[in-house]
Amino acid sequence: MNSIVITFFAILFIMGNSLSLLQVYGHASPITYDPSPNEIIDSIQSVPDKVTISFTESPEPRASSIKVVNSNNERIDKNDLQVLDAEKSLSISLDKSKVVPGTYTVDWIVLSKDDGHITKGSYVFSVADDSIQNQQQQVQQNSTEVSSGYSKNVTTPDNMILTFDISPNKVGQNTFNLFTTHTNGTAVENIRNVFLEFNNPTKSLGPIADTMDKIDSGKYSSVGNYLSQNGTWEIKVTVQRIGDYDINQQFDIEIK
Ligand SMILES: [Cu+2]
Repeated sequence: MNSIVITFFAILFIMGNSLSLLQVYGHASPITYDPSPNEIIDSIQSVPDKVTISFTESPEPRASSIKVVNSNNERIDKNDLQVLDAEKSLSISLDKSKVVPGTYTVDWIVLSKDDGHITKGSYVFSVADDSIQNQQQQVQQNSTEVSSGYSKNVTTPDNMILTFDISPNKVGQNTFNLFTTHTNGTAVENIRNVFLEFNNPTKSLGPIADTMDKIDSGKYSSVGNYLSQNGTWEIKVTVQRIGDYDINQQFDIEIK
């Protein structure tokens, strides 16, 4: 083969690799969520009676589930899964007596009736404390808090430096930042997307997925309540590059 043919096949190979990410969205994939991922519900009174997720394919009730847990990993749902075939949706009622201000994780698993494949995922929503007392406490906390945060540098095998920061790095809302540079200090320009995936295996939470926002050349940021409980979180960062392999880097973080 001459070099043009080899280049052609190399491009096909790279394209094939970046397309494989899209296959995650096959099977019974979620379309709509209520509450929505990362939603901040402004008061306990506004929390819906149910959590409902609709899918691209019909869930098989005997092998599908939804579980809603608080930050102590206690269920706050009524374990009364309902499957609405026509809407290809699953829902579960919330025990409103157990809903207090805080961060909640929805874990779902679905066996598709259509193709027999299993898909699973998690997402978070939170309920704000709207009391005046709490707002005053928050202001005090914010002013006295020493922000330690998390920051780590990694050099990848192909000479990219990834700097990953989390602040304040505790249960609840955090800001995640990723800075990418080449080892010579210049920003990495050929980035298409940066994905985050959160898993907390000991609490069986996740994967919770997020796409970071581009702030500047090589700088990406995201805000969310993904660290919804304490324990060890595995955060997978995928940097999808144009005309280059994806970079996958995992950061293991201990949240107390
Ligand atoms: Cu499938």
